[in-house]
Amino acid sequence: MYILHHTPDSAALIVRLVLEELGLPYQIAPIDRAGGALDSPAYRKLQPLGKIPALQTPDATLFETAAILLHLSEVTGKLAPAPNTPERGPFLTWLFFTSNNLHPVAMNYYYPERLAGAENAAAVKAIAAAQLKSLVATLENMVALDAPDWLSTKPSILGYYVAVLMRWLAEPCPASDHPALHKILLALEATPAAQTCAQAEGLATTLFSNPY
Ligand SMILES: N[C@@H](CCC(=O)N[C@@H](CS)C(=O)NCC(=O)O)C(=O)O
Repeated sequence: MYILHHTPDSAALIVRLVLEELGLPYQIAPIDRAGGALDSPAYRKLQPLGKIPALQTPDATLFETAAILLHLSEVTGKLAPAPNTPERGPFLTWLFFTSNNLHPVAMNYYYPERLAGAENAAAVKAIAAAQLKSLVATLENMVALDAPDWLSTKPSILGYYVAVLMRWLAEPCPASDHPALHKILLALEATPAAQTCAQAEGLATTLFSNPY
């Protein structure tokens, strides 16, 4: 049994989508974020930075979204190209692109005051929006040119990761401006896994392509 430490519509949603897609048994452990649970010693033991998500597995507690997704893919042999296949390297490149660029800049966009104080929040948000537009355009171009199997209308760990980020970034980077990604979002939000998560977290049925 997996235990997913979770708040709705956070990065824990990405892990939940993958657990659902893989049909793995899991329990949700709600995090009382407003009550300061992210700073509690008990949660910091699971996730030392006080970020969401953390996943307790039968063997260890994991954090960092990309690491959790890769682990779930590896233990099941699903939702990513297998090691030692030609697709694995490019897949890892774009997984880390997403984890190291798109995800943190999305956080800067949502929490601009954390970088340079409330007085500079508008400027930081504008810079983050410009960076996000460039990053999403880079991803869109790669998908349109390369048509990779591991970021396509077929479920994959990277597909669900990108889909949730595109949900959050609907304002600076509307999905409809990115036809190759839009097609993927439409297909992934139609999966039983996505609809189960949408219902559980109170999200629109068009949770990726038209979230709000
Ligand atoms: N690098 C981490 C980032 C996780 C992260 O930023 N999570 C956000 C939710 S999407 C969070 O914990 N926000 C709460 C906060 O920063 O106070 C990962 O990939 O898991």
